[in-house]
Amino acid sequence: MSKTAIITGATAGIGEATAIEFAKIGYNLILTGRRKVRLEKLRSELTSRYGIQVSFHAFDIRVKAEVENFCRNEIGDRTIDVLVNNAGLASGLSPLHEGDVNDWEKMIDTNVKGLLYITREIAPRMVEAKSGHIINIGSIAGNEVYPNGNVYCATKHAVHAISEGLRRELYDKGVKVTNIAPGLVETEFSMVRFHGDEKRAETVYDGIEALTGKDIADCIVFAATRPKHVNVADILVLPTCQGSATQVDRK
Ligand code: NDP
Ligand code: 8X3
Repeated sequence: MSKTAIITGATAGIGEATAIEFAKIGYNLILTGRRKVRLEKLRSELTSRYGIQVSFHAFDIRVKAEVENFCRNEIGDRTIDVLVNNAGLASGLSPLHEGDVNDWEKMIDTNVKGLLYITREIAPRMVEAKSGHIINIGSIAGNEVYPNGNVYCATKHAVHAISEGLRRELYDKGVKVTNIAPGLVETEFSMVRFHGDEKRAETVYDGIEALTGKDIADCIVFAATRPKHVNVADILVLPTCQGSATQVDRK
């Protein structure tokens, strides 16, 4: 029987690429994000090309009531084999003493609280089924802290801690937990971080071959398709030109 994956943040970047890679191997998909038109388009492409079942649900993961409605009413009693907690963002890049509280709230509410809301709903279903896999998209910013990354790094350190905690709580309940920590991936991430400043966003990827959304999707699908007895706990994946969060070889 086909497996089913929920992917949060499937309207762009890593989440969209992950939907495509899961579709290629026959997973049925439940896609989320705020931009309904993009979800509609992706559903129609994936169903016609790969013959899988795809449903989409447009909501803001920061709103607990919307997450609860999605999990309790919209997805019904379908078995969820994989939850990819991918929705997230950086907003701003400035020293904390000059930071914008609205940016902080967006990042904390999405990257930490949103991830917690949906995990709180889906994890009990996996525990009851004694089967399932939670894959959290962290970041190298969850392993290291770089100047001006303060609150974003804090949220990704939180994701790392949540993954570690979940694994310690679920290892004896048949549920796998994976934390994937990418370095620089060229997506809409920098456009969002710099509030739509295209020129500034482009400079992040100037002179480098950054990772693509597909590179991360490949890691996610690799983790999800290991045999039952194998749990890939952690993946740190960087472009070859990146040595650490602050070391990037630009040509
Ligand atoms: P994108 O900006 O391309 O995609 C982000 C996705 O998150 C979109 O689908 C967006 O959907 C969704 N999202 C953001 N806010 C919300 C919200 N409030 N409610 C629902 N969905 C939301 O960025 P990436 O693909 O690069 O980012 C995906 C994840 O990867 C993030 O967690 C990011 O922190 C992480 N990451 C990214 C790296 C990079 O260099 N790009 C490196 C390391 C980690 P919509 O706007 O439609 O709601
Ligand atoms: C995204 C990568 O280096 O901008 O998480 O924090 S970085």
